[in-house]
Amino acid sequence: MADTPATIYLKDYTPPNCLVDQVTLDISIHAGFARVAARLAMRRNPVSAGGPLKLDGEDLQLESLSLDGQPLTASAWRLEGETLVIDEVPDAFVLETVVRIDPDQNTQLSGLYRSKDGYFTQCEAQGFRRITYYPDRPDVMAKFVCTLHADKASFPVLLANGNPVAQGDEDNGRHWATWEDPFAKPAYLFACVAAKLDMVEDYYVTTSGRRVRCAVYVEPGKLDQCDHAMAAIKKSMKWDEDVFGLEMDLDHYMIVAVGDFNMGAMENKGLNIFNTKYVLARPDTATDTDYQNIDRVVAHEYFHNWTGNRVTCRDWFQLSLKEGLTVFRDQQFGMDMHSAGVTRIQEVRGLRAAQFPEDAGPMAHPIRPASYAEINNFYTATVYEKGAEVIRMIHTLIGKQAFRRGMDLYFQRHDGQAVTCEDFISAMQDASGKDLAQFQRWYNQAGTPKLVVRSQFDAAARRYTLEVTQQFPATPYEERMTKDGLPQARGPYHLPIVIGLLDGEGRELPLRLEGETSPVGTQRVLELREAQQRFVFEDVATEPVPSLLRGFSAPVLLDYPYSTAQLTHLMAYDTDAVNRWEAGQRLATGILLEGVAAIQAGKTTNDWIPQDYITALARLLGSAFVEGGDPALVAEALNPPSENVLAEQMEVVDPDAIHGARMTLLRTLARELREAFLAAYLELASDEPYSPEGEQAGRRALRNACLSYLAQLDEAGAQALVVGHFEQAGNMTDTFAALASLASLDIPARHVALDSFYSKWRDEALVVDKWLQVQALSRLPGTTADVRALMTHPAFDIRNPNKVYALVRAFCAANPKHFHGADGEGYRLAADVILQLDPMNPQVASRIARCFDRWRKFDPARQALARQQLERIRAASSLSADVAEVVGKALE
Ligand code: 0A1
Ligand code: ZN
Repeated sequence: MADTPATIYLKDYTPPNCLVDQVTLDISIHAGFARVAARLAMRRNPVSAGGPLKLDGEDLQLESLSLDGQPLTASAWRLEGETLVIDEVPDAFVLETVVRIDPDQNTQLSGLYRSKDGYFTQCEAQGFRRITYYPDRPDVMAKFVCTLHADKASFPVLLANGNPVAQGDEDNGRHWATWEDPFAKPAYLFACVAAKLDMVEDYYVTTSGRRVRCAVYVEPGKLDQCDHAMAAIKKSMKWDEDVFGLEMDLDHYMIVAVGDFNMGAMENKGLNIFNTKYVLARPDTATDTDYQNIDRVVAHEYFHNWTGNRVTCRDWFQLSLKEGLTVFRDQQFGMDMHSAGVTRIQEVRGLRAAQFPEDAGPMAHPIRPASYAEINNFYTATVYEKGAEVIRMIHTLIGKQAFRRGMDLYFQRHDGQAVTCEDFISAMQDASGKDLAQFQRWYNQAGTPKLVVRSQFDAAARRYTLEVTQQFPATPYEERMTKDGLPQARGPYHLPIVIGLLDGEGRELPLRLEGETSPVGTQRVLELREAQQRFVFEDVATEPVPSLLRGFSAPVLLDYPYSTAQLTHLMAYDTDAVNRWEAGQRLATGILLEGVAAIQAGKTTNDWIPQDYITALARLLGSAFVEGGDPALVAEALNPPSENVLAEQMEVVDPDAIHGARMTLLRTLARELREAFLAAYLELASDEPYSPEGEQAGRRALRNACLSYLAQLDEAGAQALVVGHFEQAGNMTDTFAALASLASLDIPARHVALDSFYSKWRDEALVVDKWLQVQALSRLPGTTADVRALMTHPAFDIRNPNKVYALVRAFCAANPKHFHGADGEGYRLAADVILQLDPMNPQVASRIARCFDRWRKFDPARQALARQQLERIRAASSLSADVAEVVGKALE
């Protein structure tokens, strides 16, 4: 059995004993190896306790080592594990090392590694130590100069952070280039590239007149897929100036796209490295969603230049300091660029699909965990998405203007520093005057709080009372901390409940709280601080329908006993788009859970679907076509909660009954509203030239939603419509929508479409990913075996993270019917992949292992099957810390 990986604790933080002022790197890339010479100008940290100099290293072969120009004798240094230790160092000194590394064999994609067109780096969180010996921690910030050498014909482009300062040719067809970054930075923001790439460039002039060269580098031949990313860079630069007064601080801002990348993208100073998925787009290769994701990821990485790079994290426990804040900023950007309502709805959907289950499972952790075994396991939905919700709550509690003042103060105080989440909160508190001490619980407590809200209406007193109770039970995280002797005190959260009250006609009531002399608007931010708190509204003539948690103002579970009539009322009249959508989701959830119970009781009828619901959806569909209608919002509202989200509502998950109920609902709606769906489908056809932007994309989303309903009809006519949609599609959004529907239909046209799609796109890697994904998500029997077969198809490559995510993760994370198949084949497939992948790429293996998180929520037979696979993984020899932590916690 693998060793349990060592746990690292936040409480053990101590400042570094040595600092680095200047790093001079010389990286020479050769066939089969690279040599890295590093010169570190260092000094003792005056505020630290002293002790030996320790430099992190991983998979390095040390060739030489000297201090102040003198080679170090064997007794002067040693390796402790892979850490280089030097007992005696002067107050200020220069340390020089030469190491040899093997980027061609670096399948982890951390450090310097080979991908198709050349060499790329990924240093967050701890990849720099795989390039050279270094105090690889974010609170050591240094200025970097980097010289690269490589074969000129094979790797004509040589890039690193900052500005190009010199370049030239050398013997044997090689060349070199030197880059200098004027800003001190932690090593995790270092990047360099030596590759054959095409480049497109443009300029952006900042408000203060700096002319920034923006460049996008891509695989040769792909320049026709860069326009959208370039436009996104310029939109992001403008937005950050307009909204936060933050300007680009370098003369060069470069994005390099690489096909082998573990994550989405990386914010290295001035030289962002992106997964191709978030750069490349052409109307015939990328969907509307892909285009929007590119906007968001480009914005995210660009925004990191201030929130992450100029002000960075003291240690990796503070990861949400940069990630939560930067996700919040990219969300605000998304709301300004696209439909605010739809953007927010998609975020809430994402939170429920990924973060809530995480918070309810074995890997639950606060947005700032107090311990971890492997930091790469903490790039999570909690740190990112819940982290963004926490920032959003501050924004809601103190208001937009105070938030802006808080950001200004944060930069004024901490520019150039490595800081903690408390430093951010203090800036917000000082700028707003709001006491945020209790609010900090959001940083230390895990689990999704539940708000139980009950209302009382006193007609005689014309008084409406909301009584709110908070529940925040401990999670496995708190239990683990207690076992470790670090019990975490728990208490009620401070959070904003944004509300409105609707009268019987759907009008918003003016809101006067008890103690106020006159009403203050029709929407209020109620501040919850107590475990139990009551809010009293005066002058309320008739019992209103409460619209609670508007805009999803806090990441909580809401328990309010809404009646069906109240939900239909909110669906029709709420002024808040999120809550109109939410009302529909609640209604659908209630109905689907009845359906699940009916199926479990052996019923095959669909009489659990109320006619009122069908009528409400018909009305909703119609609302897209009236003046001011919003097709994109309607498309969201037509999509009931996913099977995984429904599963979270059940005590013991029954994936077959959930699937059965959801399919029955979709088919019933398709049958009952056939004419309306068809009419909408025809009405929404367009011959405008493709644009991924707003309105047009919204109409396409609704049209494709109608198509996917019609595809549920077991009728030749409807199937012909889907095939026709596939054949006539003029863009990837439509092609993909049709293909996704066809992939779940057991008709000959399915194979024809899949085959023609593959032969057309076999050389376009990102499109092949879509081909794998639609098959992984198929509802048809035999899907598990198909996925296994696809793993041996030439289109699949287990070394490429995008392929693994498209086929295996899609299957495990988003096809619950088959992943949780009663024969256990889904679990076995996942375990096989994890075991095969772990020695090559532990980060990706660990992400697949997370698909087992909720195994204890299933019936005993499935639990036994899942446990068997988890134990099989745990028993593997030399398991990575990444997978060992995930599997260990799952089995705890
Ligand atoms: N900081 C990046 C995410 C990222 C994290 C780790 C990586 O490699 C292990 C790569 C990227 C972001 O938030 O975009
Ligand atoms: Zn980020």
